[in-house]
Amino acid sequence: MARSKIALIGAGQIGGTLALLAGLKELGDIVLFDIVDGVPQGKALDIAEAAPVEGFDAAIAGTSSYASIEGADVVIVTAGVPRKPGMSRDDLLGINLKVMEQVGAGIAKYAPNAFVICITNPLDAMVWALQKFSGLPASKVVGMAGVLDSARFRYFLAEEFKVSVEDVTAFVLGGHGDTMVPLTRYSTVAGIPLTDLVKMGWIEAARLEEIVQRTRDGGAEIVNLLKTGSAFYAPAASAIAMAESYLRDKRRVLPCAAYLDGQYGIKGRYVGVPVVIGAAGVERIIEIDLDKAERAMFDKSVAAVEGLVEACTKIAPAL
Ligand code: TXD
Repeated sequence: MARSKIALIGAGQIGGTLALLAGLKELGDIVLFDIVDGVPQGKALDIAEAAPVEGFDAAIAGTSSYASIEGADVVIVTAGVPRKPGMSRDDLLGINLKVMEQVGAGIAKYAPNAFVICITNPLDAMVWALQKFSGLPASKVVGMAGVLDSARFRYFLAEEFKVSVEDVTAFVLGGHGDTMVPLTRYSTVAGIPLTDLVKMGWIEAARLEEIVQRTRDGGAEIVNLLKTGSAFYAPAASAIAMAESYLRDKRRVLPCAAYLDGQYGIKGRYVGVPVVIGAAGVERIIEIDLDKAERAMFDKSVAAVEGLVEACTKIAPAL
């Protein structure tokens, strides 16, 4: 059987890590695309030279031509400008919107059947714009944020409880940003909800709230440490989990920025919700009941996404 083809648009910090992880997991042949000449070619060659050592077979090519992504099964988009210290995600809007226009046109022309995962910030607005610019079905265009946000939450909880990260599940809803909604009653240690763990004396409610807040600020924590860029290892690992679920038809239940068509009372916007990702793309959107407090947090998060989308339509009225 022919190998799958994975196109990575943007060969920066996340793009390079995506290429390495896709190679290590033998997800398919890889094309790294960037407008900076030499960088995608150099990274592709470097990773190809790691293949004999790590023992994976994949064709890895660097390119600055959209024609090279022709027929890609998965396209992962990181193209754009990353957040710098002091810069909000929203500041990135204008520049990255233009980038989405170019990328959307490239995908429409050369990879119209692909499953597209957008990572570029501000995420919930960029994935919305990319779906419009590319014209691909909404079930084939998703945004990566929730897997990363919940991975951070899981890591912090595993550290706190001194248990394996594997036994901690976490549930994060809403937009990617300071208003994201980590849901404690649906987050568990081996199936035991965090709300029960509070009752069982594993953790004080106030300490749990601190961890929730650290999760919300997870991106900024890394930006402040790195000073010259944003997180890339965990974001890349998160997008690869989504790509793998599609390519191997695993039907994993993952929190993603998905196009809502009435679910959660929202129409025509991308918001972070749990979805099933399989061979058909987004196969199901899971709609859970929210209590009053959760609904209020969710609405606040959705309002933040709405603000970004409105700003996009002002910059690009065609959207
Ligand atoms: O959870 C999430 N969604 C995120 C999002 C978590 C972390 C980082 N997140 C965002 O991902 C971040 O704010 C950025 O918008 C993207 C990519 O982050 P990365 O750290 O990989 O940024 P880099 O290293 O700057 O890489 C971006 C590359 C760089 O090589 C540019 O030359 C290229 O994008 N670029 C382009 N490629 C193709 N086409 C165009 N027009 C273009 N413009 C820039």
